[in-house]
Amino acid sequence: MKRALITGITGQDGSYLAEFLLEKGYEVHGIIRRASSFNTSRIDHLYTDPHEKDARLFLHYGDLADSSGLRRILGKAKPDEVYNLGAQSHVRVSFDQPEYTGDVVGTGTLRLLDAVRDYIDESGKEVRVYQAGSSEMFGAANPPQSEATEFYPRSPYAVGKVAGYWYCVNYREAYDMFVANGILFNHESPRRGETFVTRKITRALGRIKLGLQDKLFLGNLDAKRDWGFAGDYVEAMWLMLQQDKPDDYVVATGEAYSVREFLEEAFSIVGLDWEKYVEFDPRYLRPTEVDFLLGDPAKAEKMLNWKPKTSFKQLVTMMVEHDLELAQKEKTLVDAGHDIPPSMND
Ligand code: NAP
Ligand code: G4F
Repeated sequence: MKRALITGITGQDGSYLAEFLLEKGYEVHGIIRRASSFNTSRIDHLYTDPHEKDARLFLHYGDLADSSGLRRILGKAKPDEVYNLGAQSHVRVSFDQPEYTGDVVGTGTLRLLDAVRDYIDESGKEVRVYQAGSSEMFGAANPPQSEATEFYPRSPYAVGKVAGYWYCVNYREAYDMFVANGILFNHESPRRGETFVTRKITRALGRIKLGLQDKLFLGNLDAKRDWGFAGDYVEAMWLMLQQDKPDDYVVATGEAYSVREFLEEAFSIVGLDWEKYVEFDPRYLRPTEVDFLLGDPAKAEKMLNWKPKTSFKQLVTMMVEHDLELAQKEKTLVDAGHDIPPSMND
């Protein structure tokens, strides 16, 4: 049985990847952060009591800011594959917390690589590492962006990811480690954090449709993104670690839409005119914006035999339907006299 260790297992991608690897028969270890309230809602459905004989998902407290903890976890999990998905992943928040974001996203990657390097030396095992790189690294570079495009990061988050990318290349070349950088373009799902624009829109839309909310405040509607489905993208991560040689790959759909087009598509599904509900709030603008991300996934298609399965329309529909159902549950609570949390603002 292969063993995998996932940092960021409680996040959107971590939950889909854990599901995917468990289905493939892996024993999966995940690093979670201690929090004052539960933060495992995305993986609760996968968890069984570790005392059970057939348990294959194990969680460990740790943090990418804490190298001694990472080293201890590697010793316990004894992984064949390590997926580094942990990050302060919100671009606008990285302008509020630049130092922390750089530490976790950039130096955190270095801490993990160095811990894996020593673990390989001590154990004699081959350990393969996947690094969650981002299309944000391309930033202001002209679209379409491919593996050959030069990075031009536009936020502390993106600079941290560029550092992480180069630490990975360096460890691959210096120590002959199997490290693959995935350069993933935006990918979304019903499990997407509620402060990213797609989910912010579909969450608000559900509530608007059911009369629980009347306005949605957004920033720049002209930005274009290459949006895919997270469930499709975790397969590409895994495929990168199944190759004979480590390499770096762009993972994208090859189609881009603006935030305005996402709004139009989502609101049209429920027969509403988005312009009646959406208002501009400059709070959501970034000091430096990334205007246009459009990936060229030709290398991943050719070398990994990977293709996205979910179209833009299917993705938007999946998210809208999920969030309508969620809003319906909230409405039941409101009708019974309970309060629901206010809509997310970020
Ligand atoms: P996400 O939903 O924000 O999840 C981030 C995960 O990282 C969460 O499990 C979070 O834990 C964990 N984390 C945060 N700070 C940490 C720290 N200091 N130490 C250890 N873990 C920490 O992000 P995602 O969308 O799943 O993305 C996964 C990875 O891919 C991230 O590295 C992201 O930057 C990168 N990426 C994402 C996209 C995208 O479009 N989704 C595109 C390109 C690259 P808590 O649950 O406790 O907060
Ligand atoms: O949904 P977003 O916050 O995602 P962004 O900045 O593209 O970053 C995401 O994708 C990256 C991959 O390219 C990941 F690396 C990163 O971790 C994250 O998952 O914003 C998308 C666009 C931006 O141009 C933003 O300015 O939507 C625009 N936007 C307009 N109004 C808004 C809002 N974004 C947010 N979050 N909230 C708004 O109200």
